[in-house]
Amino acid sequence: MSPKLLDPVLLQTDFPDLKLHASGKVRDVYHLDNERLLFVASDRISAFDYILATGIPHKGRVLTQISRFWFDFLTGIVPNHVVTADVARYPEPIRKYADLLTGRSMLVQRAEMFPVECVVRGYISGSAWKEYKATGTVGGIDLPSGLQESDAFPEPIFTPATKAVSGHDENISFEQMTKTVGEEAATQLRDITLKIYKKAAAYARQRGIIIADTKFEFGRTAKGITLADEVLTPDSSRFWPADKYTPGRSQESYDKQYVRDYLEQIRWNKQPPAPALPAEVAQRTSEKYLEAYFQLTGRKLDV
Ligand code: Q0N
Repeated sequence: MSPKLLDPVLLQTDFPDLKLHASGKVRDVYHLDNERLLFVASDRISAFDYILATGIPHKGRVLTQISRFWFDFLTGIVPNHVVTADVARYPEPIRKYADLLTGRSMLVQRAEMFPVECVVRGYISGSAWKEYKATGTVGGIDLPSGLQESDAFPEPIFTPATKAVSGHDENISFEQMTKTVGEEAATQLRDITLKIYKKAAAYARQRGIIIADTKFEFGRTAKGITLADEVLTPDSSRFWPADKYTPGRSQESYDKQYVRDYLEQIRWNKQPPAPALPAEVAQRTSEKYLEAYFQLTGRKLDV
């Protein structure tokens, strides 16, 4: 296939003959049959909890191709839900949308999803830093005193969460997680989460990116516990540029810093409707996503 001359930003998918299975701020999942789903990443971007009116060129392809990279990187540790990302192998009725789906979609195995978000944190930031300042704990786990904002934990910690009705995640203790999924699954999910985070974070660190924290979702398939959803992307993780890492303050976001700075500058009140971005902010943000992909994988984006 020849590369596209025009790269239209995809804000909304519209597949009238496909049934939507689930949809998030950025990604949409379509029903294909009882075994398989179509996972599509749009170019939408969220900031301060809202989808902005402007898309980010290439973002959906970057997210998808970062996930594909990690799925491959982690296959020795955990099976994953990917069937294929090669649109030439997609069956009808999705094959006819090949042009739109190239690079930004995956055909995935349907799994029985565990209703928990497997969050792992290597560095103290965000809500974890707030909790620690107030109580000396993170996710109810006691931690040594004297940590500074953005410090590495002595060891990465597992802080599971559930999707609350509000759409926001609600942290739960490991004990609560065992009540939801059972002791055996909870232990396996925790151990796999820590193992894949450690392997991926060590790799990323050596390529100049700190993965401060991330969230995995797992399901059960014929292969056993299976890594699903998107994996170790800037949307599901905090990526920090290692060369700017300075503990004792919050860190710049690898990908969304221009967007956040712009929204602060225009003093958006963080209520809908979310504003549009100037072309230059969208363009520079796009370059940051592409740079993250290149820095992690050493590969140019497959466009
Ligand atoms: C599934 N989610 C939550 C869209 C994605 N392999 C699977 N089998 C069955 N269900 C799911 C998967 C996967 N992956 C997972 N929804 C359906 C993840 N959403 C979050 C919002 O964006």
